Amino acid sequence: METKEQKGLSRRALFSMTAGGAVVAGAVGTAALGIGAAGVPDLAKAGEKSADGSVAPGKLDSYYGFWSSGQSGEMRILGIPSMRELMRVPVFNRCSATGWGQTNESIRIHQRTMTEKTRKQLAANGKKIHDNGDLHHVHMSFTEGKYDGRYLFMNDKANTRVARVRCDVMKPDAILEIPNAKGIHGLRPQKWPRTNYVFCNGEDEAPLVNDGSTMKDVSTYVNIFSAIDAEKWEVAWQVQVSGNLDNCDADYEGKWAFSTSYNSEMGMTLEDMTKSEMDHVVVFNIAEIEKAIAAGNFKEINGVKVLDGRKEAKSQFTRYIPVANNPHGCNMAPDKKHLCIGGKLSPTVTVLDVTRFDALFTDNADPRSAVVAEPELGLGPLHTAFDGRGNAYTSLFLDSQVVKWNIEDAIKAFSGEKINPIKDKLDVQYQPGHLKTVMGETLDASSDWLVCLCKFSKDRFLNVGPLKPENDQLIDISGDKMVLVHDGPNFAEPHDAIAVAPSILPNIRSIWDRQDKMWAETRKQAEADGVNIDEWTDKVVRDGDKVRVYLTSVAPAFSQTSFTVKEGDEVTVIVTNLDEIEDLTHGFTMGNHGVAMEIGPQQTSSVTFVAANPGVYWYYCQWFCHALHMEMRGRMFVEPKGA
Ligand code: CUK
Ligand code: CUA
Ligand code: CA
Repeated sequence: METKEQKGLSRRALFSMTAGGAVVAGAVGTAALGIGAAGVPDLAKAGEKSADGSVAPGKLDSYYGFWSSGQSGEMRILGIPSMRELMRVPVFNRCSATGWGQTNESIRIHQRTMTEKTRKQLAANGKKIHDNGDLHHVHMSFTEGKYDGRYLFMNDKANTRVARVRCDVMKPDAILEIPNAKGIHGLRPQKWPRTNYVFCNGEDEAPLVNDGSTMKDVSTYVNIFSAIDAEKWEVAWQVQVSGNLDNCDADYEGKWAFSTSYNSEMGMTLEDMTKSEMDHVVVFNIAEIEKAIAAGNFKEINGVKVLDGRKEAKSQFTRYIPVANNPHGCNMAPDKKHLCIGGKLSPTVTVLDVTRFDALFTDNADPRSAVVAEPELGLGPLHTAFDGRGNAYTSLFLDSQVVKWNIEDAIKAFSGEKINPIKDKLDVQYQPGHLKTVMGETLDASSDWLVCLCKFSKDRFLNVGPLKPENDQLIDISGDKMVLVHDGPNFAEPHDAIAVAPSILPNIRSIWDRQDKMWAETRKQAEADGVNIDEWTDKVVRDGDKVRVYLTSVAPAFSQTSFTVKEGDEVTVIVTNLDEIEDLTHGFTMGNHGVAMEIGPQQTSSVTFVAANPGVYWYYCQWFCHALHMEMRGRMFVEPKGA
C-alpha cells in the first residue's frame, strides 16, 4: 500500500511544499516532489552499546521498554539503553492529545464489558467511563515461554480492570471489568503453551455478593483469582481463595499459576494485616480447575464461573505454602524451575521448586517441602529479576540496593554447603520496587541490562517542587560487578517494566489499515448514512436532533471548511485522514467544546458532543502536519433555536 517514495518522505520534505499544491497533496503531490529524506528508521543502526548506555542522536535503541505508569493510568514506551521516552499509550486515562477516553472508538472499548453497577455509578456522576486507572504491571503475550509480539496486557488496580494493547498499532483494543474481584493488582500471562489465559489477582477483600447485606461481617469477605481468556477477552473462570492476593506469576509448563498473599490474616487494618508470623503463596492447579469447569462443578456468580479454592474447602484447585509474613514479589525464573518470593518484611527470598508442586496435590506433601532455598539478602526484598546465567537480582526496598545472587548457590547453601550466594550489591537511589532484565521473564533472558525503578529521586535532579519525579535507573549487568550507568526521571509512578528486543516486534505499523476493526462500528454507521469514508467526503447527515458530520483530511486541509448545526444538537464529527504518509497525523479540535482527537494516517476517528450555544466556533488541526498547518481549520455555525 505504501510506495517507496511515501515511505522515504519526511515531514520536513512536506513542509517545503508550496501552498499551491497543498490541497491535492496527499500521496500524489508529495511523491511527485521526489524529496528523498530518511523517514524510516534503519534497524541496522540499532544495538550500538556505549559504556554509559548513551545512544547518540539519530541512533536507535537496542530494546523496547514497556513501562507501567501507576496512577497515571497509561502505558509508556521507553528506549533501552537510552531511557528516552518514545511514546505514551493512553489506556485507562483520558488523554488530551489523542482523545483517548473521548473518541467514540475508545469509549466503545471502555464500555464493552462494563458492569451494570459501574454504568449506574458513572451515570450518577454524569460520566460515560472511568477516566483514571492505576496501572502497575505490563506483560507481553507468550508462545512457548517466549514473547510473541501479539499483545501487551495490563491491570487497573483502581477500577478492577484489565486492558489489552495491540502491538501492531500500540493502542488498546479491549478493556475488561472483572466482576466479583476487587482491586486487580498482580497480573501475568500464561507462558506455556501460549497465553490462553491472563491471570490476575484481586487484592482487596469484600463479600462475594457485595450488596450491602453482610458488609460489616468480615467473615463473609473473600478474595478472587481470575483467569481471563486472552483472545475472547472474557473471564474464563475465577477461584475464591483464603487470604488476599498480591503479585502472581505462571510456570513454563502451563501447569501452575501462583500468587503471594500478605493478608492471610484477613485483617482490615495495617496492624491486623501484619499480625501473623507467616502468610502464604497460593498455588493454582490449572488442570484441576479446568476439569471442574468442564464438568460444570462451579457456581455462577455475576455471569462468571467461580470455584471454591479456600483452605477450608480442601479442594484440588489450590495449595497454600507458608512463607514469612507479608511477602510481595512473585517471580518465576527462566530456568523453568524456581519461583522466587520476595520477603518484604523478612530479609529473605523464598525459592520454591515448582517441579515439587505435583506432590503437594497428589500425595498431600508438606507444602514447605517445595522450599529449596531461603537466602538472606538484605532489608525489604520486593521483586526479583533474572539473567541468562542463573543469577537473580532482587530489589531491597529498605536498603536501597540491588543484590545479585546465584540461585544454584543459594540452594547449595540451604542444604548446608558453606557458600555465599550473594555475588554483588549495588546502591541505587532510594526505595527500589520492580527491577527488570531484558526479556528476563522469558526463555530468552539476556544478560546486558537491568532497569531498576526507584520510588524516590530526592537529590538526583533539579528541584521541581514538592512533587518529585521517580527515578528509573539503568544498570549494566554484563560483567561480574553491576554498574549503575544512567538515571531517568519519570512521572508518577512506574511500578514495573519489561524490555523486549525489536526482533520480537516486526509487525508494528507506521500507517493504519483502512479496514482496521477499531472503527468498524463507525464505518457501519457511515454506510447507513450513504457515506464512503474511504473517499474525500464532505457530508452532513441529520437524524432528528442528532447530526453526523463527515470530514476527510489531507494536509493541510479538511474537506469541509464549514458546517452548520442547530443549538442543542448532538453533533458527531467523523474524520478520516486520507494521507498515506508515515508520521502525517492530523488532529481535530473543536474550539471551546473540550473536544480534541488524533487522526493518524489512514485512521478514522469520531467524537460526539452537544452544541449547546449558538455562534461560530472554529475547529482546527492540532497536530503539526504541514507548513500551512495553522491554516488547517474551519467553522462550525450553531444556529439559534427557532432560527
Ligand atoms: S507492585 Cu508496585 S513495586 Cu504493584 Cu508490582 Cu511491587
Ligand atoms: Cu493537519 Cu495540522
Ligand atoms: Ca500478613
